[in-house]
Amino acid sequence: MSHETPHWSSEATPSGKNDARGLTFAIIVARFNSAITSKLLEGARDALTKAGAASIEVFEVPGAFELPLAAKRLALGGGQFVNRTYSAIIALGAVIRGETPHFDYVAGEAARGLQQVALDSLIPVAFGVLTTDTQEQAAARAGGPHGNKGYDAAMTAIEMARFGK
Ligand code: INI
Repeated sequence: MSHETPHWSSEATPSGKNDARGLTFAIIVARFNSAITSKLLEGARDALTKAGAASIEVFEVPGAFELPLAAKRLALGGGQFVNRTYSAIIALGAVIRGETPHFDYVAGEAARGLQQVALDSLIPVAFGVLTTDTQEQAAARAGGPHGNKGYDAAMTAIEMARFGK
């Protein structure tokens, strides 16, 4: 798999910063633009599986705007998630400007909210949300010529789960 600007040391394999053995992951994926987000999910699963993740749980939300609340519930671990702990959370979505006049609100709040969850909970939350002008640009980054942003987000989640540990 090729990546335009890889910001990790190598392809997913259980070694060094990319070693996901013993780590548990939650992936939250938005259904909005599901043709794109399903590809991001494939990429994220691929990276985590190749890196040897101990467990991968997948949760759906309606759109990118809902990702932060779902991440917070998973990070806090109450209710239905009471006995679950995650080494890192990966949030996947696709916000496409051409389709919405409120692009900036949806994309901005998803980014801001996800970062807030990570900083408040100290659980890494990887930002695998595409923010593009067109459907074509999104497709190019979801398993197309520009790689797969879901894969990239999963690699970042592995590294940050290990950071300082
Ligand atoms: N949600 C997305 O994930 N991507 C989009 O491009 C999008 N657009 O175009 O509006 C979108 N909207 C829905 C939003 O995320 C919420 O689900 C909705 O506003 C209800 O809270």
